[in-house]
Amino acid sequence: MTNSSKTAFEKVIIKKGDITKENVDAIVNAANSHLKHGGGVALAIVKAGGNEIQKESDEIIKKIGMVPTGHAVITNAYRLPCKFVIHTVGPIYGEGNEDEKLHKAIFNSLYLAHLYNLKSIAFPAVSSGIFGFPKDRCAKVLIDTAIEFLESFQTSIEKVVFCLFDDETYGYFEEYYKNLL
Ligand code: AR6
Repeated sequence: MTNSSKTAFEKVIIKKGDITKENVDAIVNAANSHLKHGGGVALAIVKAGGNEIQKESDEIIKKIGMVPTGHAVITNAYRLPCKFVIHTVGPIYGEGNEDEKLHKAIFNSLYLAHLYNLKSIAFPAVSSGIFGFPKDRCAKVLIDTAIEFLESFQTSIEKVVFCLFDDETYGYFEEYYKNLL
């Protein structure tokens, strides 16, 4: 089967692992509005990829002030196996309209990858760690958004990987994805 003949569902991959090791065109970072990569997957990305990622992020903040919730920006990936890091800001659980904001963060990350003509992208479970978004709802929003995007755009993106770090989160993603069949 050629990649373009794959359905949106078939272009989505659920796996367990460390996203810094993913060999895709771009990995997504679960960032904050100041792009201060001090904890969680953000810190892991800077540790593995190099402090140049933090420096390039600081340059972006100097230019634009902050990255609002639901938006995304892109940097190089330096020593990571991927080519780019897309930094998106998910909602902090409790601030209101979290599902819509998380949908927007994922959609804008995919759109940025599309603008860069990228073929593959990997996401962590954005907002479901330090930002406290429930993991089961995170699985639904992320998978639904990816499928909606792949179905509604003629896009360069051929593969969307959800790379989950722990068994519990992986379990929610796997369960939601299987139930779509
Ligand atoms: N690979 C894949 N997933 C990972 C990895 C990894 N190497 N490390 C952690 N995770 P979090 P948030 C998972 O807290 O909730 C940071 O300080 C983790 O288990 O990284 O959006 C930022 O700078 C969880 O499932 O992101 C922000 O201030 C998921 O990644 C804030 O945390 C997201 O957890 C963002 O909080």
